[in-house]
Amino acid sequence: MPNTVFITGATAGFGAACARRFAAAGWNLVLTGRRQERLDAIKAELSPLCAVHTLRLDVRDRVAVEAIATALPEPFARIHTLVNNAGLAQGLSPAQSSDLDDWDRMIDTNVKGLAYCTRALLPNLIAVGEGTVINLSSVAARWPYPGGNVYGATKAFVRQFSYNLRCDLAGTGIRVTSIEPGLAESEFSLVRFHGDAEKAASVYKGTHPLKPEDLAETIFWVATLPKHININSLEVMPTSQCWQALGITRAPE
Ligand code: NDP
Ligand code: 8X3
Repeated sequence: MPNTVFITGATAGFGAACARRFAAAGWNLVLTGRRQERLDAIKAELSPLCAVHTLRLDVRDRVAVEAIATALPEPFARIHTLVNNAGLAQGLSPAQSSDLDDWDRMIDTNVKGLAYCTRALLPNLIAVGEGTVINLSSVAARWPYPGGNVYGATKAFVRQFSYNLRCDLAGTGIRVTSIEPGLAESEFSLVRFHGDAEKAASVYKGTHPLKPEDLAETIFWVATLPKHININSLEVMPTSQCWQALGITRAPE
């Protein structure tokens, strides 16, 4: 019987690319997100390749998330791999002028939503007895940048939560991986800049960024490694991205 992968945020970007990658290998898919029309479209696209179950789900809705595990029909309830991908950045302002609503949305989605989904689905993974929780963190978890304030902190949570989860899941056969991508072109910047397409496009102009398919290939590789191998964390940048020297503020003479 094919394995089942549960993907949060499968309506765009990395999540949709993962759905296509796992579908190409014949896995059963549970695809979630808030946009129903996107869920319908990807189900129609991938159903010829594999079994697809879609679920309109806002990961911030704790009650709805808690209900999913028991509501999944067979064979979709037998979750082998959970890709905790739903997430977002909102704004790029310095902390002192950031919008608190942006901060709430990032914390509620990237931290609380990811924790809710993990807690709700762990019993399903443990019942299968093998598989992987793959959490989408970011290079921003470890490398600070101006305006990355709360976004980077939410992704540092994801990275540390992944490591702690590994400890709790020792002996269950479930692996945990923190994936930490750098610059990747998707709807990410459009969402970060609240729909400003010009500003979003300028982020990637001339950069040759990662593509969602690059991350999907990486995630599929992590999920299909031999059972005795656990990738703890994996940082992936485009070749065009690199660190710069630490900044120094100079006082006027
Ligand atoms: P996209 O904006 O292209 O896709 C984000 C996905 O998350 C969409 O499917 C969206 O679906 C879903 N989503 C957002 N909020 C919620 C919510 N409350 N409930 C359910 N689903 C939600 O972004 P990416 O594919 O680029 O990002 C995927 C993940 O990777 C994120 O966690 C992001 O932080 C991380 N990441 C991205 C990088 C990049 O440069 N692109 C780099 C490093 C990490 P819908 O709107 O339909 O709900
Ligand atoms: C997204 C990558 O560098 O915009 O997580 O924070 S970055």
